[in-house]
Amino acid sequence: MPSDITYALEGAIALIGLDRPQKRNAINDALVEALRDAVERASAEAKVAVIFGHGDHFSAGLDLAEHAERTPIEGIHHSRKWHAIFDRIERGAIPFLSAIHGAAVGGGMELAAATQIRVADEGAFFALPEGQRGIFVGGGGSVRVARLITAARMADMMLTGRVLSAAEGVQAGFVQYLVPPGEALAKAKELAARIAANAPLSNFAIINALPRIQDLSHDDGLFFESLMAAMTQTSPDAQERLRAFLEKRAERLAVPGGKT
Ligand code: 1HE
Repeated sequence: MPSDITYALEGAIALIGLDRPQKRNAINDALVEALRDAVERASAEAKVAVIFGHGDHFSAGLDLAEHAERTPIEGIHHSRKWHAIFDRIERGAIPFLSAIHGAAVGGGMELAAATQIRVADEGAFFALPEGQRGIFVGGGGSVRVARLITAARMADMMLTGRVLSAAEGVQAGFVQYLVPPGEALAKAKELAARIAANAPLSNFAIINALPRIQDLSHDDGLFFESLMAAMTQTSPDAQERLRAFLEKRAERLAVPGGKT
């Protein structure tokens, strides 16, 4: 069956490619369902996954041709479907990275916001033209993008159509790694390899506990943190890794200017 998603497993890393370049990887129902299947497959067989776009762009967001036909209730179900898949990316079984080049617009930016790490090349750009299109974000952007870049910046982008360059994406707190043109996927894979070497339980705690703790009060957050800390540190994996450090078998931190 033809799919708008490519999937490959390279060792412990799943590579999920948005593959509808003739429509700038605009996300229609078929693509979002194929993405869901790829995310589930990666969650079952990989330690980490990278999402990237084929062609000249990451994604032009919601498929506007398909969206124009929806009734209000269909619109709600459509948005909730995106929410379920993007939540599986953000708070699921394994960490996800996005490797961004070209446009990450509307729903494309929302998809990138669901991944834990965003790597962008210098030609990437970000926009939320929902105001111009007469719609609102529906892929979790008002929760995730607003938290990453602040609601004020997001409102500016939605109201005025402001486009952020990749460098502005870094300043705004959206992009964590900025790389030369064409190098986003390679950098994301390099980071993914490091993540895959972590203890799986730590990775799980990082992607699941950290975002939830942000929703808790100070006191509840600290309590939740203690539970996660105790659970991870008593795992056999942690005990072996702590021993490796004490016995000087562990890889050293890449301290700037320090010995490695
Ligand atoms: C599309 C879409 C799309 C391109 N839905 N068909 N997203 C947007 O408002 C962004 C709309 N797209 C663009 O602004 C531009 O396409 C790009 C800046 C991303 C790329 O420009 P360019 O010059 O490379 O491509 P193009 O010539 O504009 O588009 C090529 C084709 O892709 C063309 O179709 P064709 O049949 O005429 O060749 C476009 O119609 C098609 N195309 N983007 C459908 N988005 C869960 S809620 C989320 C809300 C949103 O995401 S709102 C933001 C929607």
